[in-house]
Amino acid sequence: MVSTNVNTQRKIIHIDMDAFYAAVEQRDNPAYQGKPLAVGGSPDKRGVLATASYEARAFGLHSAMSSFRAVQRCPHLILVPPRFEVYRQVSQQIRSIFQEYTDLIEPVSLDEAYLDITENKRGMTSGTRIAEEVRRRIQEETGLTASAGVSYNKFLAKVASDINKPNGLFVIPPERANVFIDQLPIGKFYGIGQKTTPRLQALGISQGSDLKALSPERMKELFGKSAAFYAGLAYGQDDRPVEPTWIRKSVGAETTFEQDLADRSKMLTALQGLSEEVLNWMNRHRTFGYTLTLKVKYSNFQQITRSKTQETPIKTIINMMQLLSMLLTLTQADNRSVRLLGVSVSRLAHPTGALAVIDRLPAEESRQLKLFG
Ligand code: DCP
Ligand code: MG
Repeated sequence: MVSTNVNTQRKIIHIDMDAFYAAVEQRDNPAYQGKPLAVGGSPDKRGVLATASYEARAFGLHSAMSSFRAVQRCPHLILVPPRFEVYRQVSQQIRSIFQEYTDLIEPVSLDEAYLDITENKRGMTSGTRIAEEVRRRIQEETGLTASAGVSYNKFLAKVASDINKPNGLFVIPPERANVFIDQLPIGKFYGIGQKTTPRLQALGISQGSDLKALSPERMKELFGKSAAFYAGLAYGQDDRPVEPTWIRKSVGAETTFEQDLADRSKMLTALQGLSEEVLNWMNRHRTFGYTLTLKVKYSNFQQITRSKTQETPIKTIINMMQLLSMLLTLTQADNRSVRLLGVSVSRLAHPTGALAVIDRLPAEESRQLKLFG
């Protein structure tokens, strides 16, 4: 692979609020400060944690853990339900701070964004200075702390923002990128998650230098279509632009039942409720889609999806229910009980020409690695 031609000219900041939902709850209720706290659903309703305060993380608590397990591990846990309205409001506040520096802002979730400050509204040349200013202003104006990473691309800026978390800053200048990436654990690379990490480690690929050592053929075998992207990352190259807004590609709703459902008619009733939510969203955003996907998680947590694309747009509840009834038949839901059902519509069109820009993004799309597909 070639290590030249890496564009190191851009200045990118990645900002990520610390223990976001939990920090907001602690800010707004002094009695919660300094205590293990989590935001999430109730343990007796199969809830999960959205996040945990750093005090709670000391007990091993983390996002997506079941509330039941969390309370077992940390009996004094303060568990509060989310207040999305407040989180959205804070998200707006930090967004307005970003906007004073640049319009090239890519929100990744309510508490996280990339800023391209190569050219910025303040005419400042130091990315580090801007990141420090933004962090200070977030703290002054919201009473919350954020961590920031500064580098010349998104990959490195994001990795950097995690290094001195919470309330920290880390900078990776171009001249230090190589050594940094060589030692970077493979699980920190973009798109390589909990499942892929141990598989790569088992193949002897545990950090950046191991990735660099792979031949182009081997890269292709392991990463398929993403081979060039990962080869680039190994050399500190990531040309993904900071994209100012998201365009939603699908809209969905899902629900986990308090008790598993074994009855088809009950499943259909639940699917109707979910379909109505999805339709409402599409109506509000004056859009529609062509592909309907049913997601089923069985009681043993095995999950499958079944999709149907039609030539005419999906716009009515009757249409959705016809498709869902057919898709449900393609699952084993008639014989097995079901813990979660989900409905989503994709291939969205925008009849008004107005793009459906949203204020919340689903989890980062995971890249399909050929080896593990
Ligand atoms: N969130 C969620 N479910 C998840 C992960 C996160 O609902 N599985 C929510 C709650 C978090 C917020 O999104 O507060 C931001 O997610 P982060 O991954 O940035 O986590 P935190 O901000 O809570 O912690 P930190 O960034 O300090 O690690
Ligand atoms: Mg965060």
